[in-house]
Amino acid sequence: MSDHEHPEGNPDSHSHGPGGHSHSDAFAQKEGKWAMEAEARLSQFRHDEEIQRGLAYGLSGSPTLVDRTIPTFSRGELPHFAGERGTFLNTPYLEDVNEVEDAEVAVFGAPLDSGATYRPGARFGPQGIRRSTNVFGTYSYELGVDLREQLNIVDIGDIFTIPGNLEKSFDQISQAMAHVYQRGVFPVVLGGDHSIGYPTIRGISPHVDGNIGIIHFDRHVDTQETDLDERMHSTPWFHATNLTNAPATNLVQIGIGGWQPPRAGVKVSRERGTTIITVGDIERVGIEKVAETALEVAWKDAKAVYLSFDIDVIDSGFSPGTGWPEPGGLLPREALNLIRMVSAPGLAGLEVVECAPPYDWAEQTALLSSRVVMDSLAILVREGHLGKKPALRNRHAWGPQAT
Ligand SMILES: [Mn+2]
Repeated sequence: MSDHEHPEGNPDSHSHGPGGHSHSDAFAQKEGKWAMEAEARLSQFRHDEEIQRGLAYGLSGSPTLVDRTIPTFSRGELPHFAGERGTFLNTPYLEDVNEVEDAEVAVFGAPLDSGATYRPGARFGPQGIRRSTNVFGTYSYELGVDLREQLNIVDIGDIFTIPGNLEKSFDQISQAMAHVYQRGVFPVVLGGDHSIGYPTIRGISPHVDGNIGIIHFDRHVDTQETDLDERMHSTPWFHATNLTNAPATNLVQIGIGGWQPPRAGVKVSRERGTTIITVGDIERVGIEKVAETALEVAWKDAKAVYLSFDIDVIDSGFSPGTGWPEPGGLLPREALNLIRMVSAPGLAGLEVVECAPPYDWAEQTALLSSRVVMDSLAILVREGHLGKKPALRNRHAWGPQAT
């Protein structure tokens, strides 16, 4: 496919945000061809810097190696099983969060599972999600994006949560969120159970000049006021939609269903007028229509939209590592396609929650959690919402040996 067919340089724009774009029917057939051409337009300077750094710090490889880019000690992306890839997707670790405004995207963990009403374990979500990214590179073929080359992104570690005290943990999370967001940095939060959905929104809401919409993927409505007498992981949207600029009418809840949504929450969703889309609805109308509706609802008279993705929305056969597994959810392909479609310009931030590695097998749940983040970021780069801030050459090195 030649460029002139797609003036924005990509085969399709899923976005329906402010100044939204239209769909291209040719997308499905021609993505493979488009992506092959798109790769040629990507830069390589981050990759090349990493090679140079590897040789400088890790010593030249032994004389018998033909490939002279390989150092003696692993100091970069390769091999994926070696080294100290402790950050999300091997992004640079930023120790001093006072410097976060130098970055465009900050990934951080909210390791909290005191809000879990069935099985805990999501406190290990951030480290499990980060570890799962060891298997990934930074380039996506079909999205035509290389995050290492195109995005100024850092991992700022985890929030200091207080086990056993939800409210103090919420305060920490809101403060962390506000710190990042008010500096114009796009927050990516790795949960943590879903109770963090309230303090994350609370952290950004004072800094949004207008209403915030929420796109919520979940098998559960999470709209009751309290659960087990506290603001547990089944309650975030009751409290978030009590914030003056996060009206429930801008809350769209996708993938709801099964035998777990408590009736107390359903009553609140009904009374407050949230929009609930079931897995059956998605099957009947198709993901494109669902994405369109989600964007319409979330963006109606809103200045920003926040994305909250509970990994249990994906069928428990694919995401066993979670606190409340509920069979019958989305297929991974449906979920990732939906994520790509709702990741529109104007997105204020995103979180992926409820990944509980102690119940995960073969890192399936963590891998899907990572993909939600990576696919969303890639679309935001492709749509021009992110990737505007130039990558800092040699300031924050990708890999563990930050200069
Ligand atoms: Mn859930």
